[in-house]
Amino acid sequence: MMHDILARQDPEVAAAIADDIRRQTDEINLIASENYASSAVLEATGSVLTNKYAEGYPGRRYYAGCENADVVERLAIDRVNALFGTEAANVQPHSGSQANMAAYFATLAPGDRVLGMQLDQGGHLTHGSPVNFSGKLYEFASYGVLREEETIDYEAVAATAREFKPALIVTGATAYPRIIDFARFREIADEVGALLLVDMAHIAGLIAGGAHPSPAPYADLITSTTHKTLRGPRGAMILSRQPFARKVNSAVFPNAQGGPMVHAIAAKAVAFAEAARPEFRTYAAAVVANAQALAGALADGGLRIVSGGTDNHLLLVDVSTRDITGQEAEDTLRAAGIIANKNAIPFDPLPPRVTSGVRLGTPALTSRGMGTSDMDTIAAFVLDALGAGSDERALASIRGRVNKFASAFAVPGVDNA
Ligand code: DSN
Repeated sequence: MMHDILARQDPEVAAAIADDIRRQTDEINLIASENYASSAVLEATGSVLTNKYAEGYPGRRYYAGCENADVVERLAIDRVNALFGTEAANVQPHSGSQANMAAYFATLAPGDRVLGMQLDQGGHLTHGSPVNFSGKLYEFASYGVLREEETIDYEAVAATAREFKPALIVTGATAYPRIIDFARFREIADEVGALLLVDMAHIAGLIAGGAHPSPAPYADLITSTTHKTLRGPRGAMILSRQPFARKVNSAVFPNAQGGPMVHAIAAKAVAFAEAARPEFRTYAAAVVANAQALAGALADGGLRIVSGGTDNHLLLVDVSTRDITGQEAEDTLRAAGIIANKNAIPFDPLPPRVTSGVRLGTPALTSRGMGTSDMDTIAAFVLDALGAGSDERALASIRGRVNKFASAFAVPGVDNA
């Protein structure tokens, strides 16, 4: 990918982009929420549609000249509804947090009760953290996982729901390696008269590709980012049943956002079409197979995998058994050319800035064409790096091997894939 004009006009920014192209090529990216968008998605993202103001919705805009904005937004809406089997879609949210904010505004009044997954057991800031708008505007109670199995404690979800009587139950996670039982959440919601919101940001691509059950038959509203397993541009969306569509639309604009990012909406349309192709089903299945292979190889190497494995695109590794913290593991892996993030494990005794775990995900490396046999190699790099500790020479040597290995795989969007 060339940025000739940018390089002439603004060499400093161009150099940072070029450096990141090299970084993305040379490193192994195990961040579970990242991916590589295709060249077509990047082209749409970098298009002149960024110049357009288009407040409102297709056919009902507050500015003239929106006919092409209408085309791309209608394409995005139709394609995403077809992809997930939903009735209504709002493709304007700029981010997952803004999608959740709008979904709450569409269904709740300030002070209403909501039941969400605890952040340090796999949830998200917008699922009721006290430092987030969600925990400040609404009264949240939380659920978590069973101490032994480390899987969602559905009995406790039901018991808390009966006692707390939430208006809304939120499920979906950022660090939960198991299938979420959406039917069970629907049952609980129905029993207490609550609405059900599924935040499928992490697993949207797996659902689109048939590698995770869909929440569509069960949820009243579904929120998602578009850039994680779904492999689209940075952004988000809200899918809903028809009766919620008007409220969702006005909760996004004019309530939470002004002008939509038309270039991003165009890129979302491109990504939704890509995710509908048969190749994407192969991709989604490979993401899960790779995560399971990586979990197996790391467990064979003596690491404890939270919940004993994974059903989706990520695994949580408890590094406390190695007498290191999640922060130290993240730093050590970084020095070896492996990018991952520290992450709280269930019932983590250490604070969020330190943690006892690392979260490893396979969406990005699967997009580069790595397969299950490559997971043994990557697991060996991870184990070698964690074993090297602060031995800088050993880490530099692993980094050399990581860079050689990784740069042999094309990066979508960089190598015209
Ligand atoms: N930052 C995302 C993640 O890494 O899971 C969640 O918003």
